Parts: sequence; structure tokens; C-alpha cells
Amino acid sequence: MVKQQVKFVWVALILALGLGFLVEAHHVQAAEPNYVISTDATYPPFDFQDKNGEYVGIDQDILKEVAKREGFTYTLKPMSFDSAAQMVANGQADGIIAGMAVTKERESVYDHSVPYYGTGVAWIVKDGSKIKSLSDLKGKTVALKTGTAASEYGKSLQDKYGFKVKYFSDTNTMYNDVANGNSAATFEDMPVIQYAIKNGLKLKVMNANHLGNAGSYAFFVKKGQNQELLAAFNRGFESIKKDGTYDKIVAKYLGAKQSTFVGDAKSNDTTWGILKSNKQAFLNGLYMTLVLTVLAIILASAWGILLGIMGVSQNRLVRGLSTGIIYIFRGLPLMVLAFFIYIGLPGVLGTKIPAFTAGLLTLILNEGAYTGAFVRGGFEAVNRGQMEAARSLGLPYGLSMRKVVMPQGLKIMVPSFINQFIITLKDTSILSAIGIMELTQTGTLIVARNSQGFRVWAIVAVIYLVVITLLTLLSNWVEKKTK
Ligand code: ASN
Repeated sequence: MVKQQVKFVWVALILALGLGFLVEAHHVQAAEPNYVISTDATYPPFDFQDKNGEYVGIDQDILKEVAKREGFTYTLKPMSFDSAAQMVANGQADGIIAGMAVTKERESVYDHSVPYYGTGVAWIVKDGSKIKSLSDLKGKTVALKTGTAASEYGKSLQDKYGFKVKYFSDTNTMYNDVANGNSAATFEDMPVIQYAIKNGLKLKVMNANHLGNAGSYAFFVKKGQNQELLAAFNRGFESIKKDGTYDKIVAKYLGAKQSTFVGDAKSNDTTWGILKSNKQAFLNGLYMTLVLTVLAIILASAWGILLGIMGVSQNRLVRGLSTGIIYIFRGLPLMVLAFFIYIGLPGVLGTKIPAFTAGLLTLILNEGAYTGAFVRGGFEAVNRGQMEAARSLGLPYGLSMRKVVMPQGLKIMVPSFINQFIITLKDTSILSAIGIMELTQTGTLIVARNSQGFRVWAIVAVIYLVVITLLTLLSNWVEKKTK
């Protein structure tokens, strides 16, 4: 019995991984890429999504044009800046373009292209704030974005001015923390904050004439790697600079309001407008959430049942193995596990792991451990007498388990399974951290371009609730059938 289960789980796992690669390969084929390029798609006017879900901005237009002229293709991986940079440092991505400034520290990890845009760090407060100088920040909270050059600069002033810091993974959320009055100030690159203010954000730059760490943005690859890509970028960039294409690209974004790209007020300022203008994006996000949920539910249940059976095995070693696995994977936060598999492991294995595969594996291991724990508990709860009775009738252990204990045990577990299914659905949202374009990540990108946090998150919340309600109804129906 256990052997059969083991076989089943192996087959299922291999299928899942294969499927992950297939899903990835499908994307890959669609864009015929040579390179994987990561970006921070919440960084207008450099990198963001327009109303049609296309990645646009100064960086993206430069990259598109350079790729065309240099004859290479690429698959874009949008995620938080911090993860996008780590992807390159770990060899998961070949290059990064993300309004990324050249700094000394970065030069020891990455090689970079010729600089393509000047920048410097601004410090920013809410319009009408009483704060006049950095000294006024004493004891107050400053919002920073994880892993950025601006946050390093802000952090370097922390001791001198005695403020507290709070980290965010995208610029828009960070700005809103200041706009809402939760944080007293923030640090961000001048071109980015300037663009946001021009587009209506109620914040004020305090050091416009003496920016910190003046420098430039560049395209980055891992040190010593992908030199041909870097050379191609440099060549392509020189050519678009020479014939005026570069200036046109910059003028296109700085000369126009953001609404030109992300839609007018009508499609951004009402819930219905947002829903309508982002229908396809929401549907795609929902589809990804559902695919992940369904696969994870099936595979994690299989893996969990196996762990549960192992947990009541007669063999101490097998029992110990089950306890150990449950202990580790129930103990690890889902996001840590996702980062470990997606960003950590490839560096050691020397092979890229597609985001979908990494995400699915994370869910299987985490949800499977929880399932394992309650399945083991369920079997233990079936009166020991039942097993003894079966054995005394002459049934061997395996058969007693399968015919007597398991059917009763599984029945007790049905509510726990339903609960776990709902948790699995909700947990898929954490995978947005590794850039999987599920519902939550879709919401993040939409908010980054229209700054309508309340409406967009309300829509996303309602979609989750509808799906959870359907899942619960379905589960209840199955529960009744199994009674
Ligand atoms: N400007 C940031 C940096 O250079 C990158 C970003 O936030 N996308 O660190």
C-alpha cells in the first residue's frame, strides 16, 4: 500500500514539474527568447504596465528597440526590485533593467552597460507636512524600498538623524504610506518621484537642488557573465542614441501624462471602469490562481496522505521520517520556502527553476506537511480497537489499514481537507513574491499604474471571496456525498 502511494506521489511530482516546465516553455516559445530579463514593473516612468497589460516605460522601450536592432529576443520577468536583482545575482535571469542605479557595491556583483539616464536620491514628505529638515525626522518613521540604492542612502543617514525605518517592496505602496501620514518621509530617485508628483501624487521633494548620490541608471548582468548580451545592449544603445530614438523615447514618457499610457480618469477612477479596462488582466490572474490552486490541492493532498500513512507506520524509521518532513515544512514560512526554491536553490544546482514549478513545489511541500499532520491525527483517532479487531480477524496490517482504518479516518478528515483547500487558495497569493502573475501580483501591477489601491484591492478581495465561496460549496457537496 505504502509502496503504491510512494509510486503515485513520485509520478504526480514528476508530472507537476514537467507541467511547470511546459507552462514555462509555452511562455518562452511565444516570445522566442534568448535571454531572461528581470524588471520591477511598478516603476513608472521607467517600467510599468499600460492599460493593455503591455510592459512600457523608458527602460522597456529602450530594451525593445535595442533587442530589435541587435537581433536578440527575451522573456521579461516582472517582480519586486529586490527579487529582480537577486534573480540576476543568482543566475536565474540573464540581465536586469529596472531603473537600477550604478553604485560601488553593485559593481562588485554585477557588470553594467553604459549609463542611460541620470538620477540622484530625493527625500520626500507629504505636501503640507511640518517637516522642514532631516533633523525634524528624529524619532519618526521613514519608508524605504527593500534593496534599492535610495534605501541604502536613506539608511546611511539613519544614525545621524535618529529616524526609524520601515521597508516596502514597491514604490507605490511606499509613497502611499507617506501620503497617508503613516510614515513621515521617504527616499526615492528624483526622476521617479518627479513623475509621480506630476501625475497627481501629493508629495513634496525636499532636496531638489542637492540630491544624494548623484549617478546613473544602467542595464546590469551578473559579473563576468552574459558579456555578449551586455555588449549587444551597449551597441544597441549607442545606435538609438545616435539617431534620436532615445530622445524620442524619453520625450514620449516625460512629455505626456501617465494617463496616456494607463487610461483616462474614467477608466481608472471608478470601480467599474477599473474592472472593465483591466478585465483581461484580472481574468489571466484568476486563471493562474486557479491552475496553481487545483494542482496544489491534488498534489499536496496525495503527498500529505502519504506523509500521514508513513506517520502511523509500524516502522520507527518511516514514522520518524514523516515527523521530520512535517516538522520542517510546516515550520517554514511559505514565502521563505518560495524564495529558497526559486532564488536560493538555482545558485547551488546551477540550473534555472521556472517560477511556476518553484511556486507549485512550494505549495506542495507546505500544504502537504499540514495535510500530513491532520491525516496522521485522523488515523490515530480511529479507535485502536478497530485495528486490533481487524488484525485479530486475521487481516494483515496493510489490508486492515486500507479496508478498516483508512476509510473511517478519511471521513473524519473531510472538514480538515476542505479547510486546507481554502488555505491553499489563499496561500497562492504569497507566490506573487516570486513574480508569478496570479491574482495578487496582477493587483499590484494595476495599483502601480493607477494608484487606485482601495478600488483595485477591493476588486481582488471580492474575486477571492467568490472563488472561496464556490470552493466551499463544492467541498460541502462532496462532504455530503461521502457521508
Ligand atoms: N532605483 C532603484 C535602485 O537603483 C531600483 C528600483 O527601485 N527599481 O536601486
